[in-house]
Amino acid sequence: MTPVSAPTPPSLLRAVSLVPNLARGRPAFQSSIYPSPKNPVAERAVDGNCGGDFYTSLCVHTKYDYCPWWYVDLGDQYDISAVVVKNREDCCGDRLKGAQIHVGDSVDANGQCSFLCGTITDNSLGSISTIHCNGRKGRYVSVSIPGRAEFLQICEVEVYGVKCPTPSSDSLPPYSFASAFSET
Ligand SMILES: [Ca+2]
Repeated sequence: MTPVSAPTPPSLLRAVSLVPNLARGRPAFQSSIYPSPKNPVAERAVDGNCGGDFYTSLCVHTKYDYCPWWYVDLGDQYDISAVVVKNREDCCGDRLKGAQIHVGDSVDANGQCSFLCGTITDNSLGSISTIHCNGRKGRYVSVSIPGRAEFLQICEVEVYGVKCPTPSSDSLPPYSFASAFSET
């Protein structure tokens, strides 16, 4: 009998795999695209493929840019609880060293002026880094490497959070022109 292996969880962050990954399939952008037949464009980091092999899993890969960056547009403002970043695992894990995660409502300086949630410190091959943003509000989540020229390589980014509440008409006191001008 052939042993059946357990299915691979579809999420990097297994504990919250039932919570929607806000970044999945959202528009993403990066400082440049490394010239490769693999076409390592920004969307590779939000395609739901959490594999770390550049040649089979199709990760993000920029050129050797000074302060390379990548960001995703979540489409709306969220209270961001955590950002999970999967590093390349077949080579060159140290390239992600010192990468910063920013969250905010602006893409000024490609998101690098926004709130800094944290810095990736585990640059081992295939590392999965969870950066906690503690409910910081933002529409854009960026990964960037400050202060040096580098190839930015990311195989997947997952973003978890909840929708920011908006004022509801149900919460306002009852009001109508008729009631405002009626005589008692
Ligand atoms: Ca991917």
